Amino acid sequence: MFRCGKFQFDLSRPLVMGIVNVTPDSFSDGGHHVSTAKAIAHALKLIEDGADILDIGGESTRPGAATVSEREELDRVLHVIEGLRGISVPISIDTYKPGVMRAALAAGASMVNDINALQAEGALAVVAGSDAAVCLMHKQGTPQIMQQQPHYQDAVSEVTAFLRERVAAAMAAGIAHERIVIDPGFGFGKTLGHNLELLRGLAAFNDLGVPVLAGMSRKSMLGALTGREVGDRMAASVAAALLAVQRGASIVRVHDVRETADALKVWNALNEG
Ligand code: 7PJ
Repeated sequence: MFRCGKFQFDLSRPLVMGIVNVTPDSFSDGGHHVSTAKAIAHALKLIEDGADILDIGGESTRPGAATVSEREELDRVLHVIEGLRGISVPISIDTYKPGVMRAALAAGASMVNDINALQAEGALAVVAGSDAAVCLMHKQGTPQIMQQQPHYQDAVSEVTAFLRERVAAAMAAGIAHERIVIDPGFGFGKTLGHNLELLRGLAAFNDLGVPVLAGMSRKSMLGALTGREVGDRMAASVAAALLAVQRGASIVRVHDVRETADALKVWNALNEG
């Protein structure tokens, strides 16, 4: 069972988390109104396409991306969350800033997706003081420098140990295990070899007793494997999502919701037989 505010999922089939990036539109100078409207329209399209959860983010955490201020991040995401009030699926807020978490939950989000695994001062308390779910993700380093020299003795055991500690910290803060998911953080301070080790060994993360989320959609590991640019990685992304589910992932975080949902329908049919 996975609880997410007023929503709950029995996890008898894998869930699709659709990515909604709310970053300024470089082709217009229409300011926040334009990107808000576009993000809301995109979110509604993803629900139609079969998204079970929407993940809304106002700061890019791709390798090398610049940080944005809390004020700017809130300006980007809050109107979108408010504009989606009443939708049929839970909203996850993709942030590591406790102030953004608090405001997003107050505006209607029911999950926090934190690439920093609630390590920021006050972050555990914000989630513990709500009924929201949380995704605890592993990364090595920060998005600005994390791809410079990632290093592990054994990626699966080191990432597992980190996530085990963060699950314990979350539970000690009062977050029930039904509200926690974990994520090895593909591409966050990992070489292609590390990412493949983590995917190969993904089933090990289920030993922690909470659902596993995997996010490989359009990432550079898929570019490295296919030689394709970021806009041309859909087939590789769908394959990666399906392979993650086969290795025990309960949630896949993707851009191409419709295509991933179709692939998972084939997976579900096999499991129901
Ligand atoms: C992830 C994420 C991921 C979780 C991003 C991108 C980079 N959150 N946020 N897991 N990736 N939980 O989508 O390319 O893998 S941003």
